[in-house]
Parts: sequence; C-alpha cells; structure tokens
Amino acid sequence: SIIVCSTKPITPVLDQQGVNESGLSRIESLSQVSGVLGCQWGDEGKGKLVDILAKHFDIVARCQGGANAGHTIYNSEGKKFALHLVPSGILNEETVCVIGNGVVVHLPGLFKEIDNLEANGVSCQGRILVSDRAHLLFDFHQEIDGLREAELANSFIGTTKRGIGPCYSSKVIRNGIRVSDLRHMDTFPKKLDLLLSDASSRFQGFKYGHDMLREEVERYKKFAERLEPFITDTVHFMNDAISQKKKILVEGGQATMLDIDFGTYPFVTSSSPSAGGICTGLGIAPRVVGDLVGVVKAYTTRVGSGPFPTEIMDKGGDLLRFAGQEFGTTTGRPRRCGWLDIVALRYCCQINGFASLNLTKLDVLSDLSEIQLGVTYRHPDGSALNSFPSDLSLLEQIKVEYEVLPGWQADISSIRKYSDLPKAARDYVVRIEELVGVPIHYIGIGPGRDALIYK
Ligand code: 2SA
Ligand code: GDP
Ligand code: MG
Repeated sequence: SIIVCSTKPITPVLDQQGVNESGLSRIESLSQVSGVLGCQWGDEGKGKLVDILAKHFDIVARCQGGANAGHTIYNSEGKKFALHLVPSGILNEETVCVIGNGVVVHLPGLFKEIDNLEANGVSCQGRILVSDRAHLLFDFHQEIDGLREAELANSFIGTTKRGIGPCYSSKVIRNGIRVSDLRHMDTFPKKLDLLLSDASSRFQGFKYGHDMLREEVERYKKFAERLEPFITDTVHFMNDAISQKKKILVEGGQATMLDIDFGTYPFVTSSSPSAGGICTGLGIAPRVVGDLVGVVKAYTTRVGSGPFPTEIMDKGGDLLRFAGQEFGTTTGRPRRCGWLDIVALRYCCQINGFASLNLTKLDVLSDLSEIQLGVTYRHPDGSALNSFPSDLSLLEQIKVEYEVLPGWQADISSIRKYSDLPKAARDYVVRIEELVGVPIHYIGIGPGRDALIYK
C-alpha cells in the first residue's frame, strides 16, 4: 500500500462553533447525561464550555445556586452575555434550558435576564423551564444577606449579597416559598408574612410593614402570571427526557471548593456545586449521570474571604488579575489570584470522579518566564498532608511546596491544535495530568467560542 504524506500543515476543519474533528469525537462520546462542574473557587470558565457543548445536547440544566453565579459567554459574532440564572445553553436555539428544583430563583432578576436576552435577539419563549419545586428568593433575602455580612464584621464571608444563604436557610428551616406556591395566591400572602416576620424577629435592622407586604404580594401576582408558562414539573420532564434518550448537560454554578460540605467552610456558598448536587437539584438518579467534565483554570482565583493556600500576595497576583481580567461577573469585585493548587484539585477530582478536565485560560500565563504548581501541603511538623484538610486553622498554617516549570513566553491565543502549542505549554498540561491522574481533553486559550483546543 502507498502512504501519501502531505507536506502542507493540516488546518483543522472548524464548524460554526469552532469545533474541529477531534473535538467532535470528544463531544459526541460524552454520555447521555453529562455535567460541567467547577473545580476551584468558581469562575473557571464553565459557561464557555457549556455554551460550546450545548449544540450537541437537547437540554442544559442548572441544579443549584442562583443569581450569585456569573457565567460569561460570547456568541459567534463575539457579542458578550453575562448569565446568572439562565443556563448557558440559551444561545443555542435548539436547546431547552431547565432551572431545576435545587436552584433558588429571584424572579425580578430572572425576568431582567430574559428581557435582556430577548432585546439582544435571543428568543427565550418556550425554551426556559422553571421547576415548580424551586424556592423563591425574595428581595428581602438579599437585604438580610447584607445585614448578616455586616453582623459578621471582620469575619464576613464576602458573599455576592444575592440572598443565596438566607434563601437556602428558609428552605432548610422549612418556611421557604416555592414556585408552585405562586399558583395559590390565596395562601401566598400569609406565607410571605410568616417569612418576613421571621426575618424581622432575627434582624433588628430589617423592618417591614403592611404596606410593604401588600406591595410585594401585588408584585408577585404579576410575576406569577408572567412565570406561569415557564413553570414545569422538571423532575417529570427530566426523567421523561432521559427515557426518550434526549441528551442532557448539567451546568454547575460556583465550584467544589465553595461546596457547603466539601468547601472551605464557612467560607463557602450554601449549595452543593459538586456531583451530588446534580441528583438532589434535578431529581435524577445517580446511575443515569455519566461523564462529568471538571473545569479548572490554569491558575487559581477566589472572590470573597477564606483560605487560599496558593494565593500570590505580591504584585504577581495583580499581574495575573489584569492579564486574566479577573473581576467578578456578578459583582465586579477584583478576584484574588494565585498558582494552580494540585492538592485542592486532586481532592476535587476525588469527590467528583471527572471523566476529563477542561484547562482554561492557559493563554493568560503566556507572558510568564516561569510558572509554579502547588504540589504539596506541608504540616508545621514537617510532614506532608495526604489530603485537603477540613480544619481551617491547619490550612492557614500549612506551607505549600511548589514545582517550578518554564513558561513559553509566546502568544498562544490563535493556536487551535494541541501539537502546535509550544513545548513548555504542552509540558505544563501533561504535568497537571500526571499529578492529578485525570486527562485534560479541552484547553482554553481565549474567551471566544472558537478558542478551544481539543486534546
Ligand atoms: P454567596 O453569594 O452566598 O454564594 O457567596 C458565598 C461564597 O461563594 C462565592 N461565590 C462565588 N465565587 C466566584 N464566583 C461567583 N460568581 C460571580 C462571578 C461572583 C462575583 O462569576 O464572578 O461576581 O463576584 C460566586 N458566587 C458565589 C462568594 O464569593 C463567597 O465566597
Ligand atoms: P464561570 O463562572 O466558570 O462560567 O466563569 P466566568 O464567566 O465567571 O469567568 C471566566 C472568564 O474568563 C469569563 O470572562 C470568560 O469569558 C473568560 N474565559 C473563559 N475561558 C477563557 C480562556 O480560555 N481564556 C481567556 N483569556 N478567557 C477565558
Ligand atoms: Mg463566574
């Protein structure tokens, strides 16, 4: 047989969303129910991957969190969208977007987001389903989020003040109001009254009167009418879709290191952004959940207070912040920056059992002459920790040991093939895979839809 060798470099054939052939096989082999979850302290670039994958899924579903999430995505013309409650599948017109029972829903915020999408030519009609079991997050939840942070004084969490903790508190203490309650406007005022009086007895700074209650009820009567077409028994919908062999992609908000159980408690969010949140937040069985893709930034950022072992405290942190444009999508807060933390990443991979990883923002490291990887946590007694500690006081005392790798000091943002990356960049990717034991299948080299390398 004759083997014909081309002397010309082969340019990958890109489809409209910039997916080349190797990318297609990666995406098509993802299981019927797949998920995209954050591996660090959020803002890894989950939204971008979900938007790219959405084209190959029938449904994109959010299972936890609320409008604290900020997922930035760009359409094929480069137009930017910052999503908070609406799943990042919305720009792909064939995709149905589900807001599951585990999400806390601030209706004014949701409607504003929908109006903004519609004003920018994205049709949402019939494409967004809101679970009848999801809890409603009221403006007063946001107000007491602020009061609670003020009360905590120097040990404040640094929440997004979107009312997340207070709303999940209402849910767990069992006086929360759910979307389905909007269908019973006769009993709604009494429920809201109880909820508000609970808040005012707990927070001196929170006052409400009958006028406010009446106005809020009137407002919610209108919201109830507007929401009605969106309200769905999403547990039934999801399970039906699974039996019909529809492809479902679950979009995580926040990340495992902010998980209420596994994160750096109490400096965490109030939901479960890790794998378990998929089942509780959508009402689907663990055995139907297939491949989970972990999204990990090539370095680390954290917004809000709490331990951050690999944080760069000197001007190196500022350089990363500006190079990576690390400012909160929801609040605009500057994000704290540091090196990639392998100990935390391994812990996260254990909890979630990722099939593969998406390493994002590799392009941001391009100017550095050397790059550090936090590989070991050393106890004050000199021993190496064999897991991520739950004890925050210990976490503050540990010393991180770093491996230093050479940088590549070249612009990689227009590269679309793994083999075209500079050797030092490939070495960095491979070293992370070796240390973590999970393959990196996707590499982000820019914010745009096409800026993804499939490995
Ligand atoms: P909350 O508001 O109760 O969930 O805050 C508790 C902690 O969780 C963190 N958290 C986040 N961290 C990163 N990104 C988030 N979303 C926005 C974004 C944040 C923003 O995409 O940039 O705009 O500031 C997010 N949401 C919650 C939060 O910082 C607290 O540490
Ligand atoms: P999410 O919350 O995980 O969806 O992430 P955010 O949207 O809050 O933050 C990630 C930011 O990085 C967004 O502004 C994205 O547009 C941007 N981004 C995502 N992937 C890449 C990448 O590979 N390179 C660069 N330079 N930016 C990226
Ligand atoms: Mg974000």
